[in-house]
Amino acid sequence: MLALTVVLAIAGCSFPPLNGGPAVRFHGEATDPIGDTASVADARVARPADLVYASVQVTDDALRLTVRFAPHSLDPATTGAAILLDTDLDPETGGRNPGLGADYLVSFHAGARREATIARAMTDAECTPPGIPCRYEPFEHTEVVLSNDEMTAVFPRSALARFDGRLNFLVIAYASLNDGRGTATSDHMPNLPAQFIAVR
Ligand SMILES: [Ca+2]
Ligand SMILES: [Ca+2]
Repeated sequence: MLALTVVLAIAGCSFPPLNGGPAVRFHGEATDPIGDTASVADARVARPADLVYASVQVTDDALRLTVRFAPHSLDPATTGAAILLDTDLDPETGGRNPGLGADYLVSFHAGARREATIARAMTDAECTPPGIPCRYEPFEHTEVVLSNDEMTAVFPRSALARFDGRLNFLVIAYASLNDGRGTATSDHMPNLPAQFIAVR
């Protein structure tokens, strides 16, 4: 049994998967400094999540989002992340950030119910100024894969409307407080003056 296991392991190393999976059509990534967290002084946040890297890969069928944290700064109990996506490359549509009109929001929720949701920008009667989206309505969820310092989620590309594979995005890491009733932002990327990370 042991010999067979060893042979299989060697065979696995000798024959990597064909093409390494589906072709990536569009890709964007960025790094972020270690040690630039905002809430280091907040006593409620024992381990402020410190972003160091994020990427978005777009294949024919899927959108893969990866967020990586400085070693040991991802607290599985409290660390969440929000990724704002401008999928039509139009800063005048979606929720407004400087230079980024976020048509969708992906949330990597913290804690026991660990999952990712995708939400679309919505306008309702309470929005001010009127006609500009002021909230995000979740419509699909998927699992979050957690490794030591990384979170990954994959959504079907078909979930996104007006999307040709290119997008702009930014990432906000936060700590979930009081059983999710509050949050404290711990890091943001990219840092100014950059306003977004381009996926092209
Ligand atoms: Ca950072
Ligand atoms: Ca937009």
